[in-house]
Amino acid sequence: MSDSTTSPDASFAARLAETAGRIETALAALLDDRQRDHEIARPGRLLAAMRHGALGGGKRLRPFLLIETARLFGVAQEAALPAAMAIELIHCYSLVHDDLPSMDNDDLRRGQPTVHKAFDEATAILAGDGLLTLAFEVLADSEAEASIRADLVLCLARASGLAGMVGGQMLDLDAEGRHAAGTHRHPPSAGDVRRLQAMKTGALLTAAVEMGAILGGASFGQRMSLSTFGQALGACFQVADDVLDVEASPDVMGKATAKDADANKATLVAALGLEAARAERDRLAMDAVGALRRFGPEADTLRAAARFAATRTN
Ligand code: GRG
Repeated sequence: MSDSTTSPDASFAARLAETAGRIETALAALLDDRQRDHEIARPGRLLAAMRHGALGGGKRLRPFLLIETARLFGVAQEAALPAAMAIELIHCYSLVHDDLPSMDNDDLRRGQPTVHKAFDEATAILAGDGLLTLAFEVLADSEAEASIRADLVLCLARASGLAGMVGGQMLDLDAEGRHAAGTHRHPPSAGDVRRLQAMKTGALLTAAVEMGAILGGASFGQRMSLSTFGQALGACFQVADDVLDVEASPDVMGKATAKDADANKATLVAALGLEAARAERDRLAMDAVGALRRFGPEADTLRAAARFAATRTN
């Protein structure tokens, strides 16, 4: 069958949407206003801001990758759900903080006012902090075996922090020339951009597949292959974002576009030009698929995810 309703990429989109619905429901339950036994209170304004940052949109690609990787090893979606929620909570926190006036100063995210616009800046900072810490609470409180939980916490913490996403964000600000005393030379080379993007965006996407591999008890070799897949997919996803900033409309993206050049952002489009950035995006998607060669058809959804990272429109 070759009609569009049954093509691998159409069934990928349906599967991604289905998992997104499942994640939305699970996060909504986690962030409901019912005070838990161990809690003194759930401050209403903070909870509302956390819900605004975490619910009502987003592709939920990181939890999807985690769940699909765990599925390779026979792990049921239900068992992967706490880790999937945890990685999405980290991602949502990073978006809330990334949008702040002192960072990217964005008014629109996922087609809605950003958290500091809907609430205020201090509340948005606290909402990000709340989502970040809740991620680790969810992981630590899950029913996975203790050594698996510890591995998951380690993997997520490393990917999110100093030498991962937060570090990459720092290098990004540095490359924009924000700090007079910044150590970055200008303009950043393509290598500089690739490194900061591997940290800012790639580390968390790689952690998604690594956490799925941890849950599944993958062998060292399997985990290495999946990690290589995640790194290529993460880089592909970010170059695609750089290209979309030039090519896509704000309506489709649900956020402002055409901002990178004005903001002096370190992107591969700036470092290499649009054509070469597109070529790198497509090559990275092929590299990601190539990294899965040891797996059979059970990894076809991950292969489709790599193609999605390159061809996505938002
Ligand atoms: C502020 C600590 C801190 C980190 C910020 C994630 C991040 C680091 C910055 C975001 C900048 C950005 C727009 C990068 C492009 C890649 C990216 C992460 C896009 C947003 O992720 P999607 O497309 O978003 O998965 P949805 O809304 O679908 O969840």
